[in-house]
Amino acid sequence: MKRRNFIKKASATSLSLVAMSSSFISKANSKEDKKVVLSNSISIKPLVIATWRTPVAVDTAAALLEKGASAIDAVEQGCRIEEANIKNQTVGKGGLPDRDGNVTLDACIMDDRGNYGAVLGVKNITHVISVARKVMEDTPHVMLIGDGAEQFAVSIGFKRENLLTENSKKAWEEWKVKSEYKPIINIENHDTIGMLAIDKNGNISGACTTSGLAFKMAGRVGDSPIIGGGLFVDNEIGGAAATGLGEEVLKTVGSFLIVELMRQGKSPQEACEEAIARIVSKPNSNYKNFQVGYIAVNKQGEIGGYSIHKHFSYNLYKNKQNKNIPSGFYNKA
Ligand code: SD4
Repeated sequence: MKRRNFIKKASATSLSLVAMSSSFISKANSKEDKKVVLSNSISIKPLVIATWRTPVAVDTAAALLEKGASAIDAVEQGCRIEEANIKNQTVGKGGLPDRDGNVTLDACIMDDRGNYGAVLGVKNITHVISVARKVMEDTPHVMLIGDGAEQFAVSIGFKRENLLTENSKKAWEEWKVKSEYKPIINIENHDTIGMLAIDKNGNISGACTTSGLAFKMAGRVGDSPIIGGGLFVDNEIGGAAATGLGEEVLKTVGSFLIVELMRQGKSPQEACEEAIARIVSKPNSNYKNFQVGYIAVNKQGEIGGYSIHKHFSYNLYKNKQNKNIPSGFYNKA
């Protein structure tokens, strides 16, 4: 049977199983019966999950989904909230600059048809997630970088703005005194937003936007705008997003890995844990000095979240409630 037909057939069967009594479901034990438990969560639509404490962004996306918007519209609009939030110094306007004092932004987006668009190292434009979407939808390309991305944005109506706020400038001037570059767990490089959503039709999309690591080398790009790194979505399986030290995420192709592990049957939680295990179990891994956190969702609306260290959390909108949930973590020391 063709895979798509098989999946269609399987979900029709699982929908009818949802109607079964909950007492039967709670007694489920065998492999077959576990599938029933899984399918029971199909009714959890719409759903939004996003990295860190991002209640307003998640509410914005959820409100759109509740009105029937598509997942791609929801994740774009949700991410724009953090891009405009100047208190968030890791995303959009107000982001911490690179070593030369330039704020450069990275973003990417993926829709439910497997399309992808990204911009890398963009100056002077706040809503890079929307520029990434335009790259995806209105150009024959998937990635634009630097000046080219900025020119493209301006050519389609985005306004140039100064992204360096007084607060971020002050932080940079303080940093310049010592110019010491060391990523600090959970503090300096915190709050990149990666967001995944399932709309009322059950379609999944995702988005990720960041100013990258604070005081990075000019030209440095992390995982956030790279397909399979900061974000990956396969509408037949699920999606995943990353935050933390992008170099480590990229070296393990973290988000793609999580989606592939889910394809092989792991739950989103198991898949996130395995992706963290790949990082910490490398020979000579210095994981004690950096943070990586993952979120994931599968087609059934099950979610997962896991990080190397304590204090990573995610906001989850499910069953009409938006909650911040601390993730499990690897380093219990
Ligand atoms: C990066 N992953 O550029 C991003 C940073 C991040 O919260 O996630 N900050 O490496």
